[in-house]
Amino acid sequence: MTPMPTTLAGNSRAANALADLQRDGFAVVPNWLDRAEAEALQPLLDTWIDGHGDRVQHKGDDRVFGAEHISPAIAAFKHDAALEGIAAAYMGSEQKALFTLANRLRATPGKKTRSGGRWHRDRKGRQFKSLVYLTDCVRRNGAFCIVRRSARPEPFTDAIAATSFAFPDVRWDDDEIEPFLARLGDEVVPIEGAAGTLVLFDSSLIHSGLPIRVGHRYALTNYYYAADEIDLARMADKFAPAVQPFEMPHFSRAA
Ligand SMILES: O=C(O)CCC(=O)C(=O)O
Ligand SMILES: [Fe+2]
Repeated sequence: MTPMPTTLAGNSRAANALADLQRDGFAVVPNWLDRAEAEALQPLLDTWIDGHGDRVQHKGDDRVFGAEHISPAIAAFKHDAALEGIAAAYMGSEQKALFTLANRLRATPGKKTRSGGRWHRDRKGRQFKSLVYLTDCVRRNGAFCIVRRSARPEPFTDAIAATSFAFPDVRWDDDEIEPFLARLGDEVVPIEGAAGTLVLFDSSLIHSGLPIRVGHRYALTNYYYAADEIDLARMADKFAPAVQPFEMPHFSRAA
């Protein structure tokens, strides 16, 4: 096992979260942010999103790439040393957040809106992400949902065979994945939590935001990379529009 980095020594919440992440592919930490601090970001995001439509991506939800530039509290989440320490330990190399995404989901009658789209893996290889809810979040208002230990097929051999599920794929329509999920029971984990709850996950596991049926959901997500993965031109193209052009994070060692 990778040794615990110095940023986690003495931080038992972070050390426990790393252990959960290594075992299950995700970890949940309530009260990572104070409720008041998390909830205070909602009106700030509303004002920003509604005043800067040209720098917000509208894909069902409203997505602000580079939200660290609109609030010091969001910048602090982006640069959180404990999260960088967990990321490094899990990934086996130094990791920095290139940007923080803030997103706002609102239930719209007759429309299936969810954060991040259909059930998917972000990619096939291990990838660390950290997400924090800024509003109380339950299933009906779009909770993040993940299939425990779904990086590899071994725990799911029977369900895969019984439903002919295309497990190695990276994205599925609901009707393709639902028979498989229906066989899994509590391996499919909807993550409900109060405003301020942190969710760490390996985005190569099968996951989705659940479709929002009522109310709203606000969240922040840090996008971590190793130094040699960051191609600023490609990232600018992929995550657009952004609040400001992305800049290379400060890594302690050259790639
Ligand atoms: O915000 C969510 O609930 C999930 C979004 C997602 O798919 C991701 O961050 O990779
Ligand atoms: Fe995703």
